[in-house]
Amino acid sequence: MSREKQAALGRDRIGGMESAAAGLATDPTVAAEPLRRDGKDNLNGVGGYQERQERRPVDALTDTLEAHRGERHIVAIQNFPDPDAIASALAHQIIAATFGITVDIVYDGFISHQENLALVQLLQIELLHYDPTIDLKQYQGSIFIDNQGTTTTLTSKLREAGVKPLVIVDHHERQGLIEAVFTDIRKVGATATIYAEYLREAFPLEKNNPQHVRLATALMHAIRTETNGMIRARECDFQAAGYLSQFVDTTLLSEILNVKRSKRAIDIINLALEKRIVRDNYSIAGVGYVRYEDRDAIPQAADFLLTEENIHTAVVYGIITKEGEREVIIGSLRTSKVTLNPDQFLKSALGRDATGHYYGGGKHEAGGFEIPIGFLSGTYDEDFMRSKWKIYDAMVKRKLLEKIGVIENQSTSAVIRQPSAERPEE
Ligand SMILES: [Mn+2]
Repeated sequence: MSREKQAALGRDRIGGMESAAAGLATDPTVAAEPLRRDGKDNLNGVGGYQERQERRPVDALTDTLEAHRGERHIVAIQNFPDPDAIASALAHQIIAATFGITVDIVYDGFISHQENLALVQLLQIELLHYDPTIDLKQYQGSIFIDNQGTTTTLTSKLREAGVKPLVIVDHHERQGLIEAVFTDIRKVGATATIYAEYLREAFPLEKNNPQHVRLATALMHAIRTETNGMIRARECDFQAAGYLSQFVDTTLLSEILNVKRSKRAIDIINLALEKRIVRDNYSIAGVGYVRYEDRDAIPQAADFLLTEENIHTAVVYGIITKEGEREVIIGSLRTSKVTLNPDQFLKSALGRDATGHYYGGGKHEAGGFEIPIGFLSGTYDEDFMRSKWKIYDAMVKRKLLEKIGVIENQSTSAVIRQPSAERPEE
């Protein structure tokens, strides 16, 4: 970036911050204390952005939100929202409010994990479940948090409604599906880490503000779950957690963490254990038909299979069924193998659909895939259902085993004969 541009952007920033301060002042508990800048009195101002020399992402975010003051935005989170998406969306909502921006957090799927339901309820987070009566045209911009438009079916609906992507904040591999005015994609443990940094640097939290305490608790929970209880956390994740720890309500946090697994999640984990095949330290399990509401049991099962000794990578998948909806194979990959990149692994194992979109993708140590069943969708007699599962199970397994290198790619044309060809074995 040129010096001139930096100077110009620096000037904009001051305006942005004054406005941000004015916005925060609507909360009487915050009004008394002026905003601290540059994180000087927070966490030594570490973060790699040389003070006043390099523009920080939060400055660009501030400018973007300032330019859209007073608007109504939609945060699109993935169809099956996880703590990282929920907490980060809440952070965005609170930051945007300081610019007079109203933000609705919307998902077009299901919250099925017990822990996530507890998070939403205990922290009083308002999430809207998408239904066609919601007029998307009311939004002047769309925000994608903890996703880049590939894991939410709101992307195409928003595009059709003419809502322009304004912000993308994510920590997954770059997907390139949509472009936004402000994009911050970083390889960190959680999207919550990025939002904690924004808060620390430009929108400091207050201990005596209950809303801030709930937000910090949600973000801390997100960082913990995304980093497997900080085991996979990197320096920036620890920094974020360190900052948040000053505000966290530990009682609330343990209430969220102590939620038990549902009986059906346990059943699916059990089934994954029973069906798993182990090859070269990979554990692969197809669990058959899974109800839509129980979809979150699949990643939980993959997490569980990864705890077996000598297993470095686990993949669990099943066919998700929902009345009146198209069926789809959903799979989750978990790995502790440092040299295995889940995004590359799934993309190259499963390939792309007819429109060129990959069936799968991922981030550091985790990935997922979705394969539509298409023409074979639908619940019919038992025989049909069994055959359908058998075929898809065999296909997914074959692709994964080929990728691992356990079996050769032996596509054979022997069974597809020309009408005139001889059939010696018959
Ligand atoms: Mn995440």
